[in-house]
Amino acid sequence: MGKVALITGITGQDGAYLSRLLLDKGYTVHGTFRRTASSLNLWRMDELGIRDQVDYLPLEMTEFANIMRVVDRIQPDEIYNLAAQSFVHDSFEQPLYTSTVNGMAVVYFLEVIREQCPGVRLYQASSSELFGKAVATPQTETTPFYPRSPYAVAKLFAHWMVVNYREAYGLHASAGILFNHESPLRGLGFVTRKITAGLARIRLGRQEALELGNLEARRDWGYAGDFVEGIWRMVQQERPGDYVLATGRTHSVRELVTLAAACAGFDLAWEGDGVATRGIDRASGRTLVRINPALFRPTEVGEMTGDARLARAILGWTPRVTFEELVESMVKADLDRAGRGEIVN
Ligand code: NAP
Ligand code: G4F
Repeated sequence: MGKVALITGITGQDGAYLSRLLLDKGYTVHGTFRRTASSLNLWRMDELGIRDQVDYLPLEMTEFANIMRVVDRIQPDEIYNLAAQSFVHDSFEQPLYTSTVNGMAVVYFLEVIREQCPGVRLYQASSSELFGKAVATPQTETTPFYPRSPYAVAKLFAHWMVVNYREAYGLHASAGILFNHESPLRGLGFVTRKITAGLARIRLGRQEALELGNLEARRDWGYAGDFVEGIWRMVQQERPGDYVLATGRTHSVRELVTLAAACAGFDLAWEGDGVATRGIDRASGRTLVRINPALFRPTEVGEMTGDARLARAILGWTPRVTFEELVESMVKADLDRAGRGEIVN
């Protein structure tokens, strides 16, 4: 019989790609969502054509007993904890909520596993944000952490809890220190998709311009479909552990916009400095990109470049999709959506 997986955060980007991967491998997939709206938004599952193949359960991460009952009911072989308040910028405004969902809730899961089902395998979604004001580049599993946002501090708490429960109680709990991974299913609040959806709307005359924050921020951006394969491989190891997943290539937000603009048929020229910077369409002279200082963060992370050699050696994992292919696929998907009048989020 196939394995049973419980995925928290099924409505998110990674929840969708991981569901598809596990279904392809013959798993029974149960996915949890939170009741924030009157109806469940499954647009990502629809895009992947798997909406009806997953069992959906309501779960609020801040409710310990809710987690206990869901785990008891499903009796999973593997739990993938993807649910989180995942917007770094918002975490500065919502530090308490972020700490509860991204930090404490992970201890709820660990306690439930310890007490109810110590044989269950757990994957915890850690993040390259743990490296924050990085003390070395590229970052590996042994690079010291220096979190720079309430999001990252909460994720760091959860990360060390996973390590501690593994060492103290022998739980099969692994943490993936994942660098940014994107896709056409990325939420509109993240900079990649904000850019690709915005440019698609501008191209089709549905938006005037794009407002961005720090253009010089640099990230190691990969493809989410590749990264969920690495997540699954971590959980299949005989011994649990922590792994960096990254492409090893870093680009600035400015480079991302220039490339995405070209994919959308714009030849972008940059003018001005700092908050006066503007991205101009060379053909029409129109301003397509301007800076909104409100989008800067109180503290930024340093240059994020991951070294995933351990994942390659132990898990046999390597990312396949390049940055250029990723951006092109996202722009194309958003142009198609904008053409149909349906930018989904
Ligand atoms: P995402 O698209 O933002 O999905 C987050 C999921 O968490 C959504 O399903 C969301 O539900 C759910 N959630 C949020 N608060 C919740 C709560 N209080 N109770 C229950 N569910 C809640 O994020 P993602 O990109 O798939 O990322 C998955 C995980 O990996 C997250 O933990 C993220 O922090 C981490 N991570 C992501 C990246 C990346 O680059 N994508 C890199 C490193 C780590 P709604 O749909 O209702 O909002
Ligand atoms: O796309 P972002 O919001 O992603 P960020 O902060 O790197 O976080 C994402 O990746 C993490 C992995 O390292 C995850 F843990 C986390 O859950 C999330 O998935 O911002 C990327 C960069 C930042 O430096 C930001 O300052 O883009 C810069 N940026 C510039 N203008 C902007 C904007 N970010 C957003 N969201 N919106 C802007 O207008």
